[in-house]
Amino acid sequence: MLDAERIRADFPILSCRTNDKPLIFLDSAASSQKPAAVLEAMDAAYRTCYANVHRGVYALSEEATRYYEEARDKVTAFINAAAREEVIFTRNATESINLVAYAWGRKALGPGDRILATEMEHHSNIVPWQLLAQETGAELRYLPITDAGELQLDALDDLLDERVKLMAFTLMSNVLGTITPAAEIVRRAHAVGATVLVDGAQGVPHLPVDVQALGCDFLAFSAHKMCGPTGIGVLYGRRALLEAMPPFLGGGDMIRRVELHRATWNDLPWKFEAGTPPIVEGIGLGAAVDYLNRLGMDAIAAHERDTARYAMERLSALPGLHIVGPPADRRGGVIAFTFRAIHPHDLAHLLDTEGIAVRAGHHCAQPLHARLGLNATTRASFYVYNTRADADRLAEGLEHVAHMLGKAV
Ligand code: 7TS
Repeated sequence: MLDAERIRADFPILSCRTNDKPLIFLDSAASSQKPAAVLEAMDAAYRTCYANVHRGVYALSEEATRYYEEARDKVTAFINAAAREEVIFTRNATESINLVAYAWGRKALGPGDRILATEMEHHSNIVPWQLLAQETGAELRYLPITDAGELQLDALDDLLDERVKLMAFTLMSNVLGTITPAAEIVRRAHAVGATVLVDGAQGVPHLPVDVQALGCDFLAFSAHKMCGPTGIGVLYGRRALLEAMPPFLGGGDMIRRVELHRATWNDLPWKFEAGTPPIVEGIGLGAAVDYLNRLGMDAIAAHERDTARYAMERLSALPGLHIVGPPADRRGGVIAFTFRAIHPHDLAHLLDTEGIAVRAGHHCAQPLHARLGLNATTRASFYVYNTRADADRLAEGLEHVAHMLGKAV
């Protein structure tokens, strides 16, 4: 088990106060905080070995290139990709998904083809497919969820046939916390010949992920949700698919040779990395991967399960509080809920005055909220640095709000 109390000391921001109260940070599903190891690695990179990468012939540029490319090796090992050429650095999970929609989808899809997503997706794993469907004439369909917030796997029998060219789904819901049976879905989608994209934005920071065991064709995730910096994300893609895809963005670095009217492409992974890359962010992501490895992904997952179970017990004891999504043993550390008739924005604002940071709204999952019959929820999300004491503070904060608003709600 993790010692979250000790881990807290690694995160400078957690000793800050907000609204004159100690900060209780419960919004890591939106973006995680950063440990000193990541901040120091980035600071050291700017201070001691910063230059543009891949193009300099001088020692400083070679050193920066080595650190940046070492980060790719760390990510390759972290998700157990078969080769570093399969790990493309993007801006974030959203850009990774769009890269697939543009560079793979425009060639692979046409009228009569189908894209299958699920009702629990983040907008990032919906809107790129809507655009692609509009452009190619393909049809976008959705695997439904149960009232308990889990995928209706038996509906796959009807929905999955050889017309489905792409199946895109999340490893973990950013609202319900649901962990999806990803390997089984990949297997069934592959059985009808579909290509599979897994949205790992919530899964990769919180669960051990092995892309070869999972068998997916693409995996998208963001560094900023896994203790790393903003501005860098990852697209994992199977090499044969990436080789066959045309470039996404054109410019420097992604070419081998340019003439006035044509160009040839660089090797993987650089074919998909046009322009000066996020150099220091890459180094920061490498440091974040080292940090998560030191804690151990199995231990992280177990810690979050335990904290979420405890928080769910505490919260569900409050009269008028309703948690959406499955039981604690089938979810990660994300708990979205409604509380009496209090609007989630008001609730989040009142909790903030107690130093408790939670998110309120539709969490970029409007179709999911519509399916649940809700406009908005309040969401508490837990990570490596959250303790049971944070869950206690949240429960006390909610009791305080209920007491303050009294019979009005
Ligand atoms: N997919 C899922 C499942 C997500 O939760 C998010 C971000 C994304 C994709 C997009 O990630 P990005 O880094 O490209 O923005 N989720 C959230 C959230 O739940 N609250 O703020 C961002």
